[in-house]
Amino acid sequence: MSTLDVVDTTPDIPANVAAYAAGGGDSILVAGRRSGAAGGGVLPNVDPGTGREIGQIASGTEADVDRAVAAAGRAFDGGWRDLSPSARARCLFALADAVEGEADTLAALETLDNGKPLTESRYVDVPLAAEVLRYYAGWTTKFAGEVLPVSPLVGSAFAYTRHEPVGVVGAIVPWNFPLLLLSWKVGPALAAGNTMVVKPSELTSLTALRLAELATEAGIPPGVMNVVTGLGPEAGQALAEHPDVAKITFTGSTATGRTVLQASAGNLKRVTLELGGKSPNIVFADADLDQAVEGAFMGIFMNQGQVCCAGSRAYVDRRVHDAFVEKLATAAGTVQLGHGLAEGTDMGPLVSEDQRRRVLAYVSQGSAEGATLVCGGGPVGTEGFFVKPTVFTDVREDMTIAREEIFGPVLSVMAFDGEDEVVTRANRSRYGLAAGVWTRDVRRAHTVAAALQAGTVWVNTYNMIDPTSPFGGFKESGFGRDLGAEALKEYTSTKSVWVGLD
Ligand code: TXE
Repeated sequence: MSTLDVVDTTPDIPANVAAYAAGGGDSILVAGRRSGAAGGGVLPNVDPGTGREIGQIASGTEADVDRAVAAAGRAFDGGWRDLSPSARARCLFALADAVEGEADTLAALETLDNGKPLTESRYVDVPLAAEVLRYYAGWTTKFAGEVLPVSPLVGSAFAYTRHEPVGVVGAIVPWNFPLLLLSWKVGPALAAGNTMVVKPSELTSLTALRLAELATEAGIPPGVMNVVTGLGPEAGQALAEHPDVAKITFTGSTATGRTVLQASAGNLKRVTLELGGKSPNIVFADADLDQAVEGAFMGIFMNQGQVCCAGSRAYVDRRVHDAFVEKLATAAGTVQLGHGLAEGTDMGPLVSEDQRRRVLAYVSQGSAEGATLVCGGGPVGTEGFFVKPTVFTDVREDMTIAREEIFGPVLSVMAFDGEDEVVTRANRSRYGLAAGVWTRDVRRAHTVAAALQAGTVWVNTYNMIDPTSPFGGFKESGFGRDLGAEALKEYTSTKSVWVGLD
């Protein structure tokens, strides 16, 4: 069924979800209390599936950030830091249960805010967020220091390390996976005994706010997780600059990551940055082609391509290039675009009119620079921010669409002839977040995985994420890691303790 031009933008929005969105004007949550911004400012909250305003959020500024950081500081000193690991674990397990218990509502809120199909928010974002919280709940009682085999030159001693929380953590998160990416920060930060101030994206603040409310309901003391909604250059910047914030964990664009890093320099905050990508997805001639097409399709079109690790550069062995493109374009032609809450929607709108404008400008530039548009390439309908799934061939690496992160459903396909050649070309990017390899040859799978400059390499699969598997970038895709045991280290300082035994 080719239904690209039929966009259903009139779904039923559950009444409790619509009411929560409508009540977002007091979206600042400090020490368990909701309020509007100190300056009284509000920002419109728009449903990307219709382009219509569904409510407002508070536009927090420095004064709100000050209040939130002070509350987080009090909660840190006032008990959360010193709570026993098993008590912190119980809180985080309860929060994970609460997220699952409210999964339908959280998923609908996410879809209304971000636009993604309900099937994605209900069966990926929300359950995975709960799993991440549960995983870190388990770590609270297992994240141990070490006894060190020291050999002092004089005397004898007993030495050991402790992993201590850093203090108040500022978490700045984007709009593409608002709840899920926040769980990547909340899990390890709280498990390690820190408190938080969260600055969600101004486009998608609702699930962060709800998560913080659920945290209180789950027994996490007020002030441990605070939320300041608002604009990046105002609320976000104030958080990154704040002298009483010990660490910033940021996910977003490389350009904003640079600004956040500079803003954090004042008190030399610890910073972790998970930034943009232009991930290569390499299809060798010996791959199972149908599986590779399916993986490449999901790799670029999931969440409308608004995924930091999207496989946006497909390198395909010349011998299977045409067959690959034909199968992919056929699949793209059957995608049902529609409101994320509408029945039967495969792909939703982009998050905002600005984002659609940016993506369509890249599409025009691709054509202007000589790439061949195989399918898609335009907006759809008169309501909402829809873009057709788009595939370009005859792409050269010097073209803008092959170099820059588009963050939309736009795939650049390039042919290659040899293994060394494709690895060199795949690595010729300022980014290094992720990569895909499709082959049946075991030797090739492992040598290419080792040679690719990327924080994650998927072989014969794509977009697999698990709480145990560290996620982050090489090169300008950032530094530090979310997820896994590694993330816990990012939220703690190691202390060496020496005890003289003479
Ligand atoms: O991202 P930003 P935007 C890329 C993607 C997209 C482009 C722009 O290419 O087209 O970025 O999107 C906050 N100090 N990605 O503008 O600016 C902001 O409020 C402190 C890739 O939405 O990076 C939001 O909460 N904070 C990416 C968060 O930073 C600031 C995901 C991310 O917004 C700030 C999102 C400042 N000066 C966009 N300015 C990925 N790779 O995951 C903004 N913010």
